[in-house]
Amino acid sequence: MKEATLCLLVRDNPVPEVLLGWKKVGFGAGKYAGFGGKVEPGETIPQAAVRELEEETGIRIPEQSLLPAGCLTFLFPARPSWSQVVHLFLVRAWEGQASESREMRPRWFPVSNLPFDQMWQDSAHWLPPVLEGRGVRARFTFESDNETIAAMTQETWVLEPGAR
Ligand code: 6U4
Repeated sequence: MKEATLCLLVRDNPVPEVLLGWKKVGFGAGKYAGFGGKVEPGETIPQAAVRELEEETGIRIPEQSLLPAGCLTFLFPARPSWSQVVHLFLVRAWEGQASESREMRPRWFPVSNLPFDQMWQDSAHWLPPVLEGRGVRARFTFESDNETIAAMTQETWVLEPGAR
């Protein structure tokens, strides 16, 4: 199955917030999501995460700034080419400001007021625990509309201090 990355930039002052991008084109267009994309041949997962974050926001981070937060499997039986394993990272340190790209329009959201009605339905399950500092391993299977969740499993755990 295809592998992809997803980065969540988070900051705490004055209130906890997460940076999401409004996807303008391609897969997931018209939804808010974290930043990431497919792992290309010959690339490691962290290299892909760093590259996609820069392509989509203009922010370049060193790989050490990627805090692994788990793995999400998305299965689209009606559209198998969309099925993917997504490696999730939190990012707490970076320089500069996110800027709009061809693919994404970035916007900060308080973690207490996330735009779930404009996100993938799975986000409501895995994003809140991750933003509370938990790691997640989950699998979501979508209905034939490729939007509604037909089945899911999810486990979460407390991330080590320093990895959150
Ligand atoms: P191309 O076709 O290369 O432009 P792109 O539009 O960049 O692809 P892709 O497939 O490279 O998209 O990456 C998909 C991105 O969407 C990854 O960051 C993972 C993320 N993603 C995939 N399914 C998701 C889902 N159900 N919920 C979610 N994020 C998802 O929150």
